[in-house]
Amino acid sequence: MKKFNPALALELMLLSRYFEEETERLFISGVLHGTTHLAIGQEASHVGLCMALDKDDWIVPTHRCHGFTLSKGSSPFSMFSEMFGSRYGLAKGIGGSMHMPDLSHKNLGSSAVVGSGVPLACGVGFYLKYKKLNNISVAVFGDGASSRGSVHESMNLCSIWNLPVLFYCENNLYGMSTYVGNAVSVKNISTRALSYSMEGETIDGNNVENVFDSSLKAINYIKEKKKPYLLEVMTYRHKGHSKNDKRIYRTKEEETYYLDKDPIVNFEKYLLEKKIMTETEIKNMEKNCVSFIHEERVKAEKLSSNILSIKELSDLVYASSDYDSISYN
Ligand SMILES: Cc1ncc(C[n+]2csc(CCOP(=O)(O)OP(=O)(O)O)c2C)c(N)n1
Repeated sequence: MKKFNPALALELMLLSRYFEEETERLFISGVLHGTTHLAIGQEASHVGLCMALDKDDWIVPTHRCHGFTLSKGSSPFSMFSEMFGSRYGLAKGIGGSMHMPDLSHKNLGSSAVVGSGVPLACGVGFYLKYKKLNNISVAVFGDGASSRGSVHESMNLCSIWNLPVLFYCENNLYGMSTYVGNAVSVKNISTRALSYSMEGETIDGNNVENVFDSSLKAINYIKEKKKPYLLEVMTYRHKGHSKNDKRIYRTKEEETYYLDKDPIVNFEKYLLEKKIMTETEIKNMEKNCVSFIHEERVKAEKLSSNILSIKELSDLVYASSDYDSISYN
């Protein structure tokens, strides 16, 4: 039985937070162009899930993918490199912030098309069942995506075919500027599991240990019963939907309420209270994580001019199914 590792959980949440803070600085200062979707405030949801997964369990994240990608094992260097557009990036620099596949860590990557990763995760589930592998596939999607036809069709098919898929709904209360209560027909999205004869549960996604326990319960259920499961994880993004969002659709009071639920601040308090870590240990970990992220960013930036040639790019875009065999060093 997998055990929760509190120090690792804090380290991964800190790395994720600092990675995104550094990313935000790079976009604001104009070093990086285009847009990015930050998940600051949602770290417990990303880390708790990935810590509960086995190395060979697959994940298909969303456009808000940094925390999942990092927690599944990808290096910040390869993620920064992706945003800098260099060949060292996870998609060899042609994807950017939203597209960070890493097959070596069983991460299929995400797409900008909301809800489109869910059927892909079902495909992975089918593959796992067909190959008789005892692993699962995680379909991550948001509250906004939860009403898309592709998500419903996927749940229906996975239920009928008994595919090992965890439907992981990150409910951060908003789809861009739309409040979930104005867009979703049910109070708890997990109750939609009933329509597809699945188990479903809604949990507090601000507590990393709680996310780990609930994810592990769901994963074990899927592996034992060979059936899908819907987990709705309640969380909140502290920042706007994307780079230029001023958040005029929500109140300061609401934001303050959720800032008080910050998964990192509260977890550090808990670790201190329970004497799991000392203040010095936490401060040292914070310092080390800040330096590590900084070094990885500097390394990626230094190599950022090493981009694919047009020939390499077209080979990659028009490659057949053997994506992994292509290597440009
Ligand atoms: C098919 C499609 N429709 C609309 C959009 C524009 N869009 C981008 S993100 C987003 C909101 C998604 O909300 P949610 O699924 O809750 O995920 P979150 O951004 O909150 O993580 C929308 C509508 C899109 N990218 N793709």
